[in-house]
Amino acid sequence: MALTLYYHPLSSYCWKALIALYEADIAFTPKVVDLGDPDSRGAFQAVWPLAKFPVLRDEGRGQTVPESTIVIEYLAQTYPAAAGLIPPDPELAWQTRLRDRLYDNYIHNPLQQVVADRLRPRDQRDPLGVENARNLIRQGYGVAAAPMAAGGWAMGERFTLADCAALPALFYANYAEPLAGWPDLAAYLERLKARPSIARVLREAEPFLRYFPLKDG
Ligand SMILES: N[C@@H](CCC(=O)N[C@@H](CS)C(=O)NCC(=O)O)C(=O)O
Repeated sequence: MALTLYYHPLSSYCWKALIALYEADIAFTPKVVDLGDPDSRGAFQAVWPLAKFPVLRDEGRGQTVPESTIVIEYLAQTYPAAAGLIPPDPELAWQTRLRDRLYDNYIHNPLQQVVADRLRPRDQRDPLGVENARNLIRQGYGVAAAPMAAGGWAMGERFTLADCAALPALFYANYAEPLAGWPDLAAYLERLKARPSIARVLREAEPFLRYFPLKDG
């Protein structure tokens, strides 16, 4: 099966898909998209009109798979090496998906809002929207921190979709809302960073991290 991943090494949601691919050691062709370049954007839009990455293209099966969670679901369904990213037990499966949704919707997406606001001209910023987003991140931290007091991964012993979602959410949100008040979550982030699949993603992103707008506060 010939897989192509449309992505950018700085993109947080692309990290989520990359972690799953590296975790399962699945071969793919990386295709960096430069959304600021009209040709690159146009070519990407021909693959996925919404032009949001990551997008996985599976030529062998003739499938285009957008949305980071769905990319991981697709890999888990299609590649035995990735199957464990969604636990086979149906109860654990829905709990894994719930944690994935919590990280995306209540930490990662509001963080994107804070970043997007920072990129706007000062006179077009939305301080109330940013404050609401920061509140949501703090509430998200509270919910995400509760199960992490026991250590381990988001679902316990097994590394899953939920951990793929947790890393980019926590890594980047930590710049906007430091994790200092949530020691269990901060310790979990350190465990995530040490995982080989994630260390590889972070190493590859390193040259681009200086472009992250909240890097220096
Ligand atoms: N829900 C989507 C979110 C994807 C997303 O927001 N990707 C960002 C990069 S992290 C993007 O494509 N941004 C480009 C843009 O909005 O123009 C997913 O899970 O894949």
